[in-house]
Amino acid sequence: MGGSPSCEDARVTPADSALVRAARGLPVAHAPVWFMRQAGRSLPEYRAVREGVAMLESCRRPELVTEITLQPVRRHDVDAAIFFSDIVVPLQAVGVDLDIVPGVGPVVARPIRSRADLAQLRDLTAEDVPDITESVRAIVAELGARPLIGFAGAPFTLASYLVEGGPSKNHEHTKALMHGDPELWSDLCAQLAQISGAFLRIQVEAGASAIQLFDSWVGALPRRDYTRFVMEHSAAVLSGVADLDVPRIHFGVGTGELLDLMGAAGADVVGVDYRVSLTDALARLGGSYAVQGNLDPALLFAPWPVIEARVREIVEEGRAAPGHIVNLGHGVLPATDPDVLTRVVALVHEISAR
Ligand code: 1CP
Repeated sequence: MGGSPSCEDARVTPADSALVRAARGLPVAHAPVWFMRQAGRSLPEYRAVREGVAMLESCRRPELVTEITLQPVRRHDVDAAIFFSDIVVPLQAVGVDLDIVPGVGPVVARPIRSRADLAQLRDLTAEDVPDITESVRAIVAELGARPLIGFAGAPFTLASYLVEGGPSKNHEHTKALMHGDPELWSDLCAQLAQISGAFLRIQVEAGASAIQLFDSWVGALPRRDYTRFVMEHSAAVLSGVADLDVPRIHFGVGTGELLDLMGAAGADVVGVDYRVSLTDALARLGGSYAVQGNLDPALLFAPWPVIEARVREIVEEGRAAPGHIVNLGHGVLPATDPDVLTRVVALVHEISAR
């Protein structure tokens, strides 16, 4: 075999990338790093291209989705792109009347609280979202060896928006339905699992190299409710894409008490928010999974020496894991200075190099 640089380059594919290798627990040249919500309001170039275009509309225009997905890759040199979309895009695609209201989030016209309301949902197919396939293909062609992460919302988190009718602090209607009508709850989550699973499959079949299942709000549940009402549905989503042979990342906020269950649901990588140290998370996970995380997004507003010290700790703690993907403990806050994110990427690459 020749050792010319061009031969080396030709062998590099997303499947050999640091992100995919770390997710599989394989050795890496440096720790991979990306940021949840890396595409978005922290970037002036994002605000410029979104000017006058509604959020959900921007998610359905392939040239805009491609541009926005690539912006943080160009700027920060992150090790992965995440598909620019939203967890409610597939719900709208099957006909749910909803909108993403600026400053609020997803708002559903007719919340789902009775069996009759379930008629708003049906199975998702690739024909419902040809633009998603087109967008993913265009992004992957631009990314070269860098992986694209596809994503979907997990059944609980999607159900929370549908049952509450919008963002919720306490998830009271969701919990009332879950406990008050377990059969309807189960049917709702089974339908959402089909939709999420199909949305992930469409992205992977178009070229995404990893997936992340966002169960952002499931940390609101105690373990017994997670095992009784939620886990089987998230497991159905994750096992439904197992044949695609891409690593599966499973993330939620405030899920310190659920980490082992979220791994057992069928993840390769468990996302850890900033409330639990990686060291504690690894102990709770029993060494069975790679981990992703977990810098507090609010710490990015602190002086650089504080950020640097914390990043060094996180990279150090991650060395004990089977694999470590560096990320924030939740999404980039809109007022974050993007130059700080660029600096964090360079620091992670430097200190984790082997
Ligand atoms: O106009 C705007 O810029 C609106 C802000 C915005 C953005 C940039 C929303 C509304 N969604 C998005 C994009 C988005 N949503 C991405 C893009 C890719 C990236 O990370 O760079 C992703 C992965 C999501 C997924 C998403 N949407 C989640 C899971 C991730 C998380 O943050 O926990 C959730 C919970 C949503 C719902 C949602 N959509 C938008 C908002 C503001 C919210 C949260 C509302 C709430 O607080 O409940």
